[in-house]
Amino acid sequence: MNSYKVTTLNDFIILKQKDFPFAKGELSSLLHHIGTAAKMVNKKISKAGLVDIIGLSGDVNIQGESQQKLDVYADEVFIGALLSSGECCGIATEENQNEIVFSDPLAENGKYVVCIDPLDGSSNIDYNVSVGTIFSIYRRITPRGEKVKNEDFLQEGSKQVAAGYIIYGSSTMLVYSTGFGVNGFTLDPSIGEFCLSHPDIKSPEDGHIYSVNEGNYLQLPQGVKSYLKYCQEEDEVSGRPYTSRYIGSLVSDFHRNLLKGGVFLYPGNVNMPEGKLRLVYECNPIAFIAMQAGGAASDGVRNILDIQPLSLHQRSPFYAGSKNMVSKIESFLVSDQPES
Ligand code: P6P
Repeated sequence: MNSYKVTTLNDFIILKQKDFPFAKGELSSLLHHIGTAAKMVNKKISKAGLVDIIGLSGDVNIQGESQQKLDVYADEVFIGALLSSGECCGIATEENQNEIVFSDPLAENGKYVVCIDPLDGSSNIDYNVSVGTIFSIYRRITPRGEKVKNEDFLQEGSKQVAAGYIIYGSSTMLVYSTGFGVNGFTLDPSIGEFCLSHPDIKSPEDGHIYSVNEGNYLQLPQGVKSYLKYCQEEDEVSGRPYTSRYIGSLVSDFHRNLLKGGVFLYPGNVNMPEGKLRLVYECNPIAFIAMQAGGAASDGVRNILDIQPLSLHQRSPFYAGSKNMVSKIESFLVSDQPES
């Protein structure tokens, strides 16, 4: 008889906690609450087309983007879950100008802060395109028991304790790392559990997929234009021309490339010199996953995780995915630089 061995997210979290002799279960509790929030958001998204939650809430977020009702809902659900964990003392979220400071005495004693994009790519929801949640966990810098401060959220990406994303797609997956590899869990709606489906994810060092919004081509740096032409040239040895795949939802584009091999590009351009993606709650967590899976993530010059953030919502050019593809892009960008 086949025994269907299920390892749920919570089984896995507890199992892995045993690898940390001094762990007291704080991070485990935080991850558990993120999993619960993900299930709640997933339930809402899966019905988005059926109830009047779809469409604009009429509000505008700090990015000046009209807020989809699901953006607001997801933001509230994750904030509520992180507060109730008692392990998180504050949150930086795409939907709020400033960090959210928890004044609850239990939370104030929390060891961790969370940076989150509660629903990335939400403009795609009305068209049934997959969207995602992206999160990043740091130890606070300020003393426990005090109110969290802005500096707690402006740490280099290399200081992340854990990071991950949820992709609400054809199936809903949670992918995360605590710095010891990357594991993926698929939600089984029949039991309401995230089950280990992609253990120890490794990013292929090379790939044949590039993901970029080619509508920006004319505004792109010359080095990126040269790289795109390189991708499109015939070369049997390196398997070119590569395939262009772009969904317009960071988590979906990145996740496909992580599993199959490929590279995601959101360069700076003439209109947006720092690109579009946010360093703190989009680039850093995705970069953490990329590197933990053996891939790479760069702003075109340096490792994304080495950048010292200066503000919560700052943007960065972003290249992430298969290691050899990221370094190839960097070589095109370097050769494009005027002789110093
Ligand atoms: P563009 C979605 O709005 C998002 O923040 C990312 O998920 C996605 O990768 C990017 O923007 C798409 O931007 O300019 O190509 O539509």
